[in-house]
Amino acid sequence: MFINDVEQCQWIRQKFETPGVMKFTNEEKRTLLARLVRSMRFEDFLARKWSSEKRFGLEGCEVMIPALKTIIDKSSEMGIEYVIMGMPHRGRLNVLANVIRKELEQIFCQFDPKLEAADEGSGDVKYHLGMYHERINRATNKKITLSLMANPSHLEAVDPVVQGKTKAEQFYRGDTAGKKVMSILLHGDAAFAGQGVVYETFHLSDLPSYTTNGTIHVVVNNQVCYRRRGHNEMDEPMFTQPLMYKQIHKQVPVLKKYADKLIADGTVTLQEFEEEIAKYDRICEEAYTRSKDNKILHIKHWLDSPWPGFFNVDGEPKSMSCPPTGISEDLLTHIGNVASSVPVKDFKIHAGLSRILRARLEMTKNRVVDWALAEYMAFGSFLKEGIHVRLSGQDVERGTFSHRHHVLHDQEVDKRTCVPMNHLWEQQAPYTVCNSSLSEYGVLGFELGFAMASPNALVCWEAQFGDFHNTAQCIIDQFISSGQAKWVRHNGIVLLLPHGMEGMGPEHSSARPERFLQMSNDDSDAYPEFSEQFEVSQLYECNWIVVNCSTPANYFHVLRRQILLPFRKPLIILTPKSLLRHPEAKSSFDEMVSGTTFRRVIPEDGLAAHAPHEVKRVIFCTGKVYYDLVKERKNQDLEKQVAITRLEQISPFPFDLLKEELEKYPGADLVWCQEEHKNSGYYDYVKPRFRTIVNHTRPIWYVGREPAAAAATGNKNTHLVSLRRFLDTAFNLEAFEGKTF
Ligand SMILES: Cc1ncc(C[n+]2csc(CCOP(=O)(O)OP(=O)(O)O)c2C)c(N)n1
Repeated sequence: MFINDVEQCQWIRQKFETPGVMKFTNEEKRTLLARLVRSMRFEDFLARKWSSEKRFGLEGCEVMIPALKTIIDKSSEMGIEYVIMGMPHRGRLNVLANVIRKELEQIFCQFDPKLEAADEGSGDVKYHLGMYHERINRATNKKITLSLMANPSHLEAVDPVVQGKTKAEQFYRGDTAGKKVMSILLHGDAAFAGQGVVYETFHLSDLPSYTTNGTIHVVVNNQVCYRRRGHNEMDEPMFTQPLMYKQIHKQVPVLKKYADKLIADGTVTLQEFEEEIAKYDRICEEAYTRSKDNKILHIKHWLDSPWPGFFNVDGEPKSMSCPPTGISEDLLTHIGNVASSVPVKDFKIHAGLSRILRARLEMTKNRVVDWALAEYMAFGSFLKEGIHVRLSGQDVERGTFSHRHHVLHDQEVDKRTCVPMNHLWEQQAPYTVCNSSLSEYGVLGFELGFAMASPNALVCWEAQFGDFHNTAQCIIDQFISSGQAKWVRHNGIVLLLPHGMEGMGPEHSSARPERFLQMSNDDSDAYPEFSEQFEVSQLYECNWIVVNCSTPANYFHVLRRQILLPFRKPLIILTPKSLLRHPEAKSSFDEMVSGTTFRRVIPEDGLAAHAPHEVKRVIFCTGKVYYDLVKERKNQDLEKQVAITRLEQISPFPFDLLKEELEKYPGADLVWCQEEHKNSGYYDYVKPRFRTIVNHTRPIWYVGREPAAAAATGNKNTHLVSLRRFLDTAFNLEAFEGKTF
C-alpha cells in the first residue's frame, strides 16, 4: 500500500532499512533457533504420524512462528494484555501449538478418526477451530491472553470479525488508544491481493466507532518463501509446476541453513542443536501417547470467546425460561420524554426535527408508540440495566427512512452533536450508534465479532435495504447461520433488514426472507412435543430466529427477549418501511408494560374470532400485508367470514400456537397470503409445516404474487395490479372450490 505520511515512511526506513538494524544478540539468536526447531519439527512430526492426512503445513515458511512469537513478546513488553488473531489454514495447527500453546495432545487427538463428538452441532475440521488461552509470556513474565478466532474456509472472511471482537474488547476495557488489546491478521499473498473483504476491513480502520488503533498484518508471501508440498499434503505440485518444484525440492530447509550458520559462528554447538531437536521430539512423542487416551472431542475446549459466568459450569444455559419482556409504565414514559427532547443547552435542532420530537412527546402523552419510539424504548430499557447497545450500518444514526434521529445535529455549530439516548440516566450503559462505511461484508463481519466479546450487549446491524445483505452472504452462511453448530459459539447479533413490496423496483424491496428460512434448522415434517417450556426450548434448539413483526410493541418485545433469554441466538428481523409511518401501525403502552411479552402469533381477535364455527376462511400472513388484508376485508364486508392471523415469529415455527388457531376454525379454508412472489417470501417454509400440523388432512392454499425471477417489479402499475389481483383471490371464498391438493 502506498504510504503518504512522511512520519510513517521515516519509521519504516529507521526500523527496517538502517544497516545492521536486524542484528541479534547471541541469546536472541538461540531463541530464534529454538523457535524454528519447534516450527519445523512440529510439521515433521505430523507428517511422520499422519502421512496421508491434510494438515495444511507451514513448510516453506517456518519462520512465521518465530516472527509471530517476536511480535507477541514485543507487544507484551509494551503493555499489551490481549492479542486476537485471525489466519487461514496454512500453518494454523503450528500456530495453535507453538504460538497459542494449545496442549499438543488436544491437537493430535483430532487426527483420530474414532474420536467421538461430545458437543452439540456438527463440529468443524481441525484446521478451522478457534482457541482462547491465558498464559504467562516467558519473555516478559507478564500475563497475556491469546485468542485465535475460528474461521471458515473462505479466505479473509474472518478479518472483519477479528477487528470487531478486538474493538469490543478495547471498548469494554476503556482501552481507547488500543494500548492493551490488539489484533494480528495473517494472510496468504494471493488471498490478500484478491479478496475484497481485505479492503473493506482496511476501510474501517480510521472510523471512530470501528478503529482498532492499528493491526499487525503478516502476509505469508509465496513470492518470498514457498510452499514445499503444494497447496496441501495430498497435492502433487509437480503436475502443474514441474520446474518450479524441482527448484523448491532443492532448497535446504531454513532450520538447517540457520543452524549451520550459528554453529559455524560459534553461537551454538552441534550438540546443543541436536539436543534442542531431541527435546522437542520427545515432547511431541509424550503428547502423542497421552492423546491416545482422548476418546471424546469437546469442541468447547476450542472456544475462542468464552463468556465467563453466563452459562453454568457445564456450559449449559442457567435456565430454560424467559421472563416477560414488558417494562414499567414509568420507564416507558421517561424514555419517551427523553426521546422527545434535546437534553443539552443552547442546541438548535432543525425545524423538521422539532416537529418529529413534538410528535414523539404527543405519542408519549397518549401512551402510544410508533416503530421508532418502540425501538427507543427497547434500547433505552437495556441501558438502564447496564446492557450496552450498539447499532451500526449505513446511515443508521438518522435512519435510512429518516425516522430514527438518534443523533441530533446543531444547526449552528458545525459537527456539534447530541445523542439523547446517552442522557437517560446518570448511571447507564453507553449507547453506540454509528454510521458505517459503505460496506456490508466488512461491517456485518465486524459487528458479528463485536457481539462475540460479551453476551451482555445488544449488537445490531441494519442494512440500508434488506436486499443488500447478499453482499455479506459469506458472513451470514459461514458464521451466523452455522457458527454455533461448527464452533459451539453463541452469538446474539441482530440483523435489521428493511423489507416490503412497495412498488420500488427489483431492489429496495425484498430482504429475501426465503433464504434465511431455507437455512433454518427446524424440521418441517416432525411434529414436536409440546411442553411448558416449548417456546424457549425451541429457541434453544434453533440456529437463528427469523421474525417479521406487524406492530411496534412486538418489535420492542422481540428486541427485549433477545437479551432476557438465557442463551444467545442470532435474530433476523424483517423491518418495515412504509409501516414506519402507517397510522394503524402504532401500539399502546398497554401492550408494552410489565407482564406483557413477545407474541409469536397474533390471532384474529375481531368478529370472526367470536363465532369461529361460522368462519369460511382463515388467512395466515406475516408483516405488512396484514394491513392490506384488513382494509380489503372491511371493504368487502367479510369480517365475520374471514379470520386473519399473523405469524410474527416465522422461524422457529410456532407449531403450538398455530395448532390452536387451526383447531379453532374447523370449517374454514386455510390460506397462506404473502405479498412476495411465490418462489420467495415464506410460502415454501410455512407450507410443509402447516401440513404437518393438520397431518396432511387439509390443504393450505397459496395467495400471493406469481413466481418471478426478479424480487419485484419496477413498474408501479404492475405492482398495483398484482396487489389487486391477489387481494381479490384472498377474499374470493369460492376461489379454491373443487380444487385438489
Ligand atoms: C474465498 C475463497 N476462495 C477460494 C478458496 C480456495 N483456496 C484455498 S487456498 C487457496 C490459495 C490461497 O493462496 P494464498 O493466499 O497465496 O495462500 P497460500 O495457501 O498459498 O499460502 C485457494 C484459492 C478459499 N478457501 N476461499
